[in-house]
Amino acid sequence: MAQLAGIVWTLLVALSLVASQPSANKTPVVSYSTFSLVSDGAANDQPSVRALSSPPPRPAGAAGIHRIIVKLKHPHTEGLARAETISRALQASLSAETTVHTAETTVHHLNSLSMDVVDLPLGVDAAATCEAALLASDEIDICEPDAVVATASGRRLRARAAQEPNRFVPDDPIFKEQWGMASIDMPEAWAFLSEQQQETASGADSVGKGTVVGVIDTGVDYTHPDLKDAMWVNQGEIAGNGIDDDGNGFVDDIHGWAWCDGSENPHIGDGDPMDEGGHGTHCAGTIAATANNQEGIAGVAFGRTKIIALKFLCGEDGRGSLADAVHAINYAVAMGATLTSNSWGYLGSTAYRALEEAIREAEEADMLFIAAAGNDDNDNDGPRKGYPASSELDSIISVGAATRNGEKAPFSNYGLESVDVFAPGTRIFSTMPGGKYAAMGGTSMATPFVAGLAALLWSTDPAQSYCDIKHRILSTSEKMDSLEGLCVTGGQINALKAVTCADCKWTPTEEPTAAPTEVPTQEPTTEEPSTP
Ligand SMILES: [Ca+2]
Ligand SMILES: [Ca+2]
Ligand SMILES: [Ca+2]
Repeated sequence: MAQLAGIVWTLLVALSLVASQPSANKTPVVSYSTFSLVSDGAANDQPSVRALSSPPPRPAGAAGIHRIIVKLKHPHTEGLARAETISRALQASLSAETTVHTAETTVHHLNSLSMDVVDLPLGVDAAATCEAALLASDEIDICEPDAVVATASGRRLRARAAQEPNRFVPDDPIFKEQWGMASIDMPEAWAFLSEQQQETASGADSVGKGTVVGVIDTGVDYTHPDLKDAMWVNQGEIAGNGIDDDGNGFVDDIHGWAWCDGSENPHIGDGDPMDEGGHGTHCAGTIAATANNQEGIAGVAFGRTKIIALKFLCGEDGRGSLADAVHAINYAVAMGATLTSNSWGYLGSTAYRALEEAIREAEEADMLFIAAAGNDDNDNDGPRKGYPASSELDSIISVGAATRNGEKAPFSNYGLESVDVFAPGTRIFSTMPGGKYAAMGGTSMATPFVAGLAALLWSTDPAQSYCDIKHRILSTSEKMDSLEGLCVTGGQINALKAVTCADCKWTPTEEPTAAPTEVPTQEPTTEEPSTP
């Protein structure tokens, strides 16, 4: 192994880095930028709409209502004028109540009744908003909290709720910049899992614990306010006493290990995987940043997974050795990680056996190896491939980067056989060292979305095998014309479908070793969460 230590790997570069924090403290409370006219079936459904517009009394503590129904005294038939009038009327009441909510507000028009349904930012009290709006504006005729999510009676209302899944929109100020979350239906998936957890008798204790993601990268700023609570802690180790208390061969390894320190000198490693470059901290944030803490961003598997910081890339250009990558994988296996997230690699014509052996060992421990496809705009089916993503091991999920428009990012590698699926990978906001946040792009940024989703799925049922999880993620991906032919699934991951799919259990159809890459053949049978 030692002779391999000098092999230098290229970090998949971040394409753009925005140092400044986004406008977290923007003053406007309501934005109508997503104004849209909705004319779904329910709009003409008189009984349903009637129930909506004259809701039963609010149950105590109905804090989950974030929609109001508004009717103007002089209804404007033109949508934009109507939205502006409503915006003006609500602005005063919302401002009076709070000045911190910046989430976008959406207005849906109920055509047949000249009414509008307004989605309020999470945390804004719907009843209080209406009371204030009616006082503040003489243009509003009716303003009432929506009752759809508050009532459990009536089949019609249930059916409607099933058509429009609940969303959980966390209060983190940069969340509105995290377009990737909406793109994979993360708010809907969170809402579904939250409901599921509450309905499971022992849910609070048994669901959402125990998954651990090894982030093999430049380290992690484990003191970051949005990550400190998401860090794995080695319970058998006492910090700073110079003793390997748990006898795993690593002294004072509390949050992971660092195999490099950025110097040219041979480094034996230490228990301080603090991140200087930022790349690993950024990846960790997308996976597990604490959500709904009014700080920064939200991670895909927040509250349900922990991060082990496995630092093997160092220096300004983020380089590391093959041997250290193998060490990091071995450490993750030894400490019981659920999976590893690997936003690194190289473009080459051959795979390294040592690395494949390490991944195979992780596979035997039922771990997934989520890997970035690479940023060379390269066809990984060709003679040169992005490794280790393109290694032929069942437990690897190779991830390409998609743009906000659902297209392949210009830099992203692709491959009908060698890249499994795409995930958001341009202008991704996440955590940076020193309590900061920044946007970066790359298949490096797409990979943690998949790693986070895998951790989330595992948290709902830890008994699942890596094949179960991989099949669930790939078979529920959202097919897109723009991605067809560019990866195995022809699409992008979809968290809502992945958590709700009732009929995408993996069934071995061949000898486990026969197929290097699993081709999903099933369409999910349902896209909606079941209603209790
Ligand atoms: Ca130890
Ligand atoms: Ca110790
Ligand atoms: Ca947060």
